[in-house]
Amino acid sequence: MQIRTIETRPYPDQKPGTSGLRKKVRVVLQEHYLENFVQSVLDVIDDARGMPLVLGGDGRFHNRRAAQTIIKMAAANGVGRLLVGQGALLSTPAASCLIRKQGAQGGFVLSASHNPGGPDEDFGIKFNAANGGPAPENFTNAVYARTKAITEYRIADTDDVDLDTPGDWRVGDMVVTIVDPVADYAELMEGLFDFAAMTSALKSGAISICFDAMHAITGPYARRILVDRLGAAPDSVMNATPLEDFGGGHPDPNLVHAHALAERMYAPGAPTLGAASDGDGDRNMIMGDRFFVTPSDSLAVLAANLHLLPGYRDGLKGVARSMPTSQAVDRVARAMGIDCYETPTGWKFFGNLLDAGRITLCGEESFGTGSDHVREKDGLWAVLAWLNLLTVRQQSVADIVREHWRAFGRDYYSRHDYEGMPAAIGDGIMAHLRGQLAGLIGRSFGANTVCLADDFSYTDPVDGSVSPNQGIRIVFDNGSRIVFRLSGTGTEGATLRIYLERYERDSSRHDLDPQDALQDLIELAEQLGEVRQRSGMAVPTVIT
Ligand code: VG1
Ligand code: CO
Repeated sequence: MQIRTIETRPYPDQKPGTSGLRKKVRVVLQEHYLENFVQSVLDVIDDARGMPLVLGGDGRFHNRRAAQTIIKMAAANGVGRLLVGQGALLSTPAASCLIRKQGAQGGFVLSASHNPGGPDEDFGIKFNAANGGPAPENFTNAVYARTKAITEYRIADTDDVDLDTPGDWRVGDMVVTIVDPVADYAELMEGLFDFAAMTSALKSGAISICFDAMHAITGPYARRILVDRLGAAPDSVMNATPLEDFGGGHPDPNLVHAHALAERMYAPGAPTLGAASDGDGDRNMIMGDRFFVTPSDSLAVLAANLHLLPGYRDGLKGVARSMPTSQAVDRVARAMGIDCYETPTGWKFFGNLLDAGRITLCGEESFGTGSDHVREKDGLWAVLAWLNLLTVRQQSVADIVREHWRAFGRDYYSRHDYEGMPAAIGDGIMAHLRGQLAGLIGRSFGANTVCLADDFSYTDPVDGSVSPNQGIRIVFDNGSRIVFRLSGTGTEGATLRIYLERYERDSSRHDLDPQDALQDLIELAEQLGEVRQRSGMAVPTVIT
């Protein structure tokens, strides 16, 4: 095998965001663009030579081509063994599972997650570390520094590998093993949940499920686990075939983008449980018969109930949520006498807490939930947790959540996204907000008096690393909050996210429309941020 060293020049824009490097496909297709980034990662994990690496992706446009390039570059860079999901497919949580199970040094996941796919849409690449989790900031910063100085990369001059046939293949000195992308993950799930109880509930019809894979990676996983293994009806999994462009849709599981599922769940005769996952399988949306569970509530309900499920019988060590996620889970943690950590947005910040055994469960408002079984958020895991919970509690999804609100109070919650505004406008709004912070403390706006206003900075309690500027939070003494942040996953302009939250203890007031319950905070956010005036956008592009 001949190894070629190719001269290249740095691209200035290869800084990984909230979750890896995400770019328009046309950007990734520029000469040496992907190669530069991959070489930079391989340079930073230099000491990994000889250790296995994992490779897979969500099946979007350019997935297979990019996988072939990475295989040849890994071979040329002295990687001893590469485990590749069949068809170059692996969901993000399955990649995490595989890295951990095989003792790999890490892995590449080709995905832009919930962003759309296709020749005119997005591609992404992220690197996960040996613990199976997203590489921490010191690693991604080192990769970014490397991309700015790169002068050459190495690639093997060989034929493409057959990605579709399981088994071992040689590429020079490297062994490429094509593995079943579902098997290890399915086995892990079987160890955590009561498959027998779920099977009998589904087979007897006591519980029914509808899962929307959104033409993304979870189709094969959901079919294998829900239909083949647990006996759910074959039509329980919709949009189950992964497509390169996700059928033209946005593989983002929320009421806007998973509208076919939402319609089914609001129609007469809806299944007991409705669920969806995103492009790379790490997000989840949970619904009941005519009922939507906000991700923040889902996290809180799971915190309160997880000990009822086999893999969690010993209880929770602690919990964590990203800063903008509602405080519902905090109330559960207080009642249970366990720690609750508040981290910046992005799963990488949970890694140290999970590794140190400080938390068992964590989640984000952006439809992400997971536990210490892997180091990524895990869409199907959350769906199985809810399914198992339904068999144990023998109540509807709505009844479980309403009962939770009666016990703990309800945190009305909503996120308003203003997508694709010019970057300078987004920065301007954030700067304008930052300028007001000092003067806000102690001020009252109607029933809301500001008790804290800052730009969130996080000090990791395990390694002491500090991550500043993680979002502006304005907290009121009645527990309400408004949070502003700029997205770190978009590929065009800036996306401003406004997170709104209000606590309601009184159970006679638990059935309001969240947009009504949050009206005063929505107006206040506009007053402080001047979003409409500055962006010219009259309404948010997405409300979740
Ligand atoms: C968004 C979410 C964040 C999530 C990230 C990756 O980031 O807000 O909670 O961790 O996406 O999710 P941002 O920076 O755009 O707000 V995934 O499923 O797209 O990998
Ligand atoms: Co995702």
